[in-house]
Amino acid sequence: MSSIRFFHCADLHLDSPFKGMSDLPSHAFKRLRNSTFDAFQQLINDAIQERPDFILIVGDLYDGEERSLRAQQIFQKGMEQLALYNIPVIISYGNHDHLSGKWTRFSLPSNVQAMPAETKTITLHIRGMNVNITGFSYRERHIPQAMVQSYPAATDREAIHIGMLHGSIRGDATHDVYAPFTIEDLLSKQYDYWALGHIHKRQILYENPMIVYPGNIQSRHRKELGVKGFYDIELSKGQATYNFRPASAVVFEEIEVDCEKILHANDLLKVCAEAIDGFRKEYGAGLVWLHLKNIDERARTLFEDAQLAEWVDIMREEQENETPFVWIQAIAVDLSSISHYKPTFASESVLQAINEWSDDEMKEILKELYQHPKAGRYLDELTTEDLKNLRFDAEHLFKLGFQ
Ligand SMILES: [Mn+2]
Repeated sequence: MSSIRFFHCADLHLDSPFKGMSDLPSHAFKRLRNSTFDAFQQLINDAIQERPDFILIVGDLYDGEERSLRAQQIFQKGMEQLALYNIPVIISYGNHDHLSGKWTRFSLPSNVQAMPAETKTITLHIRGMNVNITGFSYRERHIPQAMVQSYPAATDREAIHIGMLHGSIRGDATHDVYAPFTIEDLLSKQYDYWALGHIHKRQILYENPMIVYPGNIQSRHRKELGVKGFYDIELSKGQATYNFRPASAVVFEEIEVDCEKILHANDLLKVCAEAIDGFRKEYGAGLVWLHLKNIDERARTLFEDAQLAEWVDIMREEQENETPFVWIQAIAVDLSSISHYKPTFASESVLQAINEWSDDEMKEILKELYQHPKAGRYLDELTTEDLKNLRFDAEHLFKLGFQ
């Protein structure tokens, strides 16, 4: 049986403002500010070159519910480029660009079809095969219902069935406002492919049939590290192959710098500069967090006498004229290799208590911050991984206190 080929992307977040990053030099900030558009253009260019049968965009095309004019204009142009090559595009809107927002309307070319708020199946005819694509758009920002229940089970055994779903796996109640689903829910529909969106980390939740989050196409903050992009999928009944295509224009990454045997400031600057050059050669423009590890006991004074902020300034200045830009967002110094911690009965019982904090207890403590009317909106949902990291940091800080 012949196969079909499509691009699966999600979470374009066009025109993300990159708040809190405006201390970059203006040329670099401009490039960062344009990165969601550049990543989108990469997707369009790849499509023109590769000519997939169609493209799926699974929610959060726009970063804001007001869908900025600029974002819409650029999206419109991209869709028109695809129209010239007769590439159909199926889109669904997510929690960021839900249908209750207010925006100035552009009319999209006829190769683009958008899912309505009610679950709908759109059928494409590709080389004599029917491809049934089912999905919906967010009517409002929060969709607590398990929308997957409104998807029809596959009955036509000759056709290919694809589900588009912007949402999250059913977890604890506070996160269940984004069309929650379970893997079993999805499998029960007997579809050939599940094109997910919403979670910005690329991941394959299931192999046969494939259940896939492609992640976003451009990192937007510290928690979204690495090269971003989308999937190029070849699918026939019972078989799928996938190929990741990078799209991100500015790569966000943590760089570990091994500081073993470093004793002097100039040596430290040299290893950091080498690490950044290596990054630049591999990824091009970037935003990086330097993580200094394996610090020698004798090098400890490097961080006592010079403030970390001063180190950052010096390193930024060194990088100033290099292109493409790599901006050092922050430096973290891991002093665990020279910790003087010696376990005692009292200290171990504190560490044990930290370890036993439950997720709910931690959320209760952090509630004031997360529910703060001003601060809260800049914070993302706390994941289990975040809580794990917080516990880890707490232990680490506690041990460092023993000098
Ligand atoms: Mn999103």
